[in-house]
Amino acid sequence: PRGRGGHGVSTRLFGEPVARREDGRLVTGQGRYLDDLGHDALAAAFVRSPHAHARIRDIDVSAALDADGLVAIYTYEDLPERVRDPLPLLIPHPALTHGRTAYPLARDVVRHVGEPVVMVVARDRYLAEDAAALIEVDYEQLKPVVGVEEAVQGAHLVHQDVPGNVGAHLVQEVPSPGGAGAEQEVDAAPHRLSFRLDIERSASMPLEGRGVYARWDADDGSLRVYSSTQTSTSVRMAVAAKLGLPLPKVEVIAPDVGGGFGVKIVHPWPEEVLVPWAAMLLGREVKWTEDRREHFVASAHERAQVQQVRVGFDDEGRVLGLSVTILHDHGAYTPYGIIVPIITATQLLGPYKIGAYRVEFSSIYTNTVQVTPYRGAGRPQAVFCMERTMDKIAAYLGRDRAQVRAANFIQPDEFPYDQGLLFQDGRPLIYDSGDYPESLRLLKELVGWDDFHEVKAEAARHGRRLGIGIGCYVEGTGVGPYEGGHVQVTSDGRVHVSTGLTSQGQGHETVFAQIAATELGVPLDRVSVVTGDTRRFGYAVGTFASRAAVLSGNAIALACRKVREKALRVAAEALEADPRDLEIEDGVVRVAGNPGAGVPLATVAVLSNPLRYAFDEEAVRATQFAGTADLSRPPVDDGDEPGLEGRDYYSPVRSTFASGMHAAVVETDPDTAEIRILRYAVVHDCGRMINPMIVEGQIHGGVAQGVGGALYERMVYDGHGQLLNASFMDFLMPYATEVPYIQTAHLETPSPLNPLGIKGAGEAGVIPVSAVIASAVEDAEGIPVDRMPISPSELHELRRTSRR
Ligand code: MCN
Repeated sequence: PRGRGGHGVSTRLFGEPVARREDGRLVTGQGRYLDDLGHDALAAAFVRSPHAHARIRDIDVSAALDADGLVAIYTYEDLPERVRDPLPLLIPHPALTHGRTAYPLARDVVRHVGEPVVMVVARDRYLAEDAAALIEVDYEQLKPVVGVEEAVQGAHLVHQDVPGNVGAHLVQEVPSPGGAGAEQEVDAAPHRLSFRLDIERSASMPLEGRGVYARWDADDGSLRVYSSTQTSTSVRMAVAAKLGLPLPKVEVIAPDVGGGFGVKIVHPWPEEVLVPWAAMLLGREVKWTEDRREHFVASAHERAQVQQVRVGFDDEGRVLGLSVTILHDHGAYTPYGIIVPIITATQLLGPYKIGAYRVEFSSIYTNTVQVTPYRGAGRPQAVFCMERTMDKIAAYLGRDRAQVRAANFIQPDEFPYDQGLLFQDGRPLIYDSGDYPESLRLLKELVGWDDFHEVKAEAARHGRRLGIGIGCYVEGTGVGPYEGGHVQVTSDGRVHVSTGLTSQGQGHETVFAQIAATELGVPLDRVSVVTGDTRRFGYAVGTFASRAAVLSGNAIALACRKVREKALRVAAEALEADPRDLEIEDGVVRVAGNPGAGVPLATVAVLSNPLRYAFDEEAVRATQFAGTADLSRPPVDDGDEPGLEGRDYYSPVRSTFASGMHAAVVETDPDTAEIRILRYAVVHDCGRMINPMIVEGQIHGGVAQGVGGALYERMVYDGHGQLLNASFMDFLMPYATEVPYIQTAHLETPSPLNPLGIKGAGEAGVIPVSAVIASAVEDAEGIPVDRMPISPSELHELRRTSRR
């Protein structure tokens, strides 16, 4: 049973598998996505670089000037100051000595295929594309740099002023308790291994691409921007700053957003600045909707890392020293600083305590699409590294792979556990809670780990190759700095919740309503939730890093508690009772244990704002309390506010660490080398769950994405920096047919760091999948699998080369 009660939660909606309220609307085509808006708007299209690296000699727009429906053409030279400045570098870091971001339109050099060079605005998108096709850009081609290994040789430079193409270099070292460094511990260990592990480039592929639509109101001097974004408040700040508008004159609204997975957090995207700017300049509505090819070549990618490992261990498989060197392929720009490799470096140790650790990474520029966080953000690489290491240790010692992991686990009584590492913000990385041995026990039971050798042997007797794999991870979730929530009870008894972060399919409308209904004792259908609309809530950070449940969830609960406190106070006056004796149930405040005497929250809302008295239906009901509640008094007492509403913020001291373990059974075809996943099992711990069904949905989605990353999805660049598979014809994603049934078990170790005891869940599913599949294929084949993704032809090649 899940731990209910405690943490001040009063009814049972928190923790219940309530069906997602948004789905009816979304699956019946009633969603309002970016491209459903602004039908009469002018359309923007972009001329993008066809070269990976080139100098722009000249741009000739003359042929396009007569194009049908053309409204405007803009190059870098046409942009005013601020708009033309390089886009911001969002997360600087001292190790990022050479951070570089792009200009919104290329100034003189293009550094990847797809970089925007010219913006065209026309009556509709067809005409805009036609006009764009008439623009001639004269390029002097430069030598492109593709792949980190070529890049580090430094023969050709992505940015002329970045020697060796190295944007950042960072070393973190955690010595052993005896004070020895990792290399020293490896050298002194009874056993040693060293190997290289590669993960290829992939990217998030939301069904809806990016998009922005802007309306300028010249009379009011205000701008309304709709963006398919994960961070409407930051788009607002960026647009206001770039266009020189006061913040209150810019509103940004995220309508329904068809997925993000990280790519919609880079703020602002060039298009998010240029489209509003054009709308303001032209005094017309302007819209741009990303097409799929643009998404491939002009948004962001991730994963791409080469990792070199040295590990020393004892006879039990306990890691005494671990030294990891990472080459991180950053693509052409670093809008997000070095957040991805830092996450890899600092969360690589997973659920393990090891003797000494040294990690070193270099972040390398290449003439490819920039790298920014994609669901999991550096952790799939980290887990691939650590879990492959565990498997290699087990293979070397001839020990059970689960047993080797268990020998290294941090134990439940060792929390809070400080890994001795410093995160991006320079603060120590401390795990708050978890129960890794119990997780492993549950997983082994779920997947039949201990009996698998029999299953495998039986299959082998029929000529079938089966293998089982395992992967464990931890994930720092719920990063700050803050989120807020506003809760208002109106005199119809409805509860209106708003929070500034956005939603892209995570089910926030449901879970935040569950929290409010629970905290305020009202039925779920009385609660409505608005997210991502700066008109409703202006201060927010955004939805990424699995932070909405922890941050906004707690903020909304705290705001509800303010409302509840006031409701009890006002009702107590009306009922001539002590607030401490009151409870709220089914939307009625009453004396506990006395079902008769009660005052509906709707009435309390009227009593909280007597000025509304004369206009409201609830007023009639409120009159019965006129003798006790003084309706003639000034509505606002000192320190109080009118109305039944509250706002609060939640700001965590540090991230809370979710964790989990996955296992998979795969079958590899002896002839065709096809890899099929027969079983997939997940044990997952995200602290207290608001809605276990939504958490499971998140895990399933994550695992599906992970299966894509393990077996199908990769960005294939040729030596000229051309992306060869920039369409869904060639970039394979798993369908329902490739994603196995996923067995899930939940463990709930509450986070001691926040009032609701929550940890994040939105990324976890994807994190260990490549490691797990590699582990399983290796088990089936008896050949090391050190590079992911793996296709049948690559497995075939592995078989061939390992026979030699
Ligand atoms: N949840 C819960 N109990 C918990 C933790 C989470 O019920 N203890 C619920 C939350 O309330 C929320 C969902 O699970 O409904 C995910 O919560 P959380 O972990 O807070 O993640 P966020 O809501 O911040 O979403 C971001 C996360 C990330 S980082 C990526 S990437 C991702 C993901 O969510 N992108 C998604 N899941 C996605 N799902 C969809 N459909 N589309 C995306 O683009």
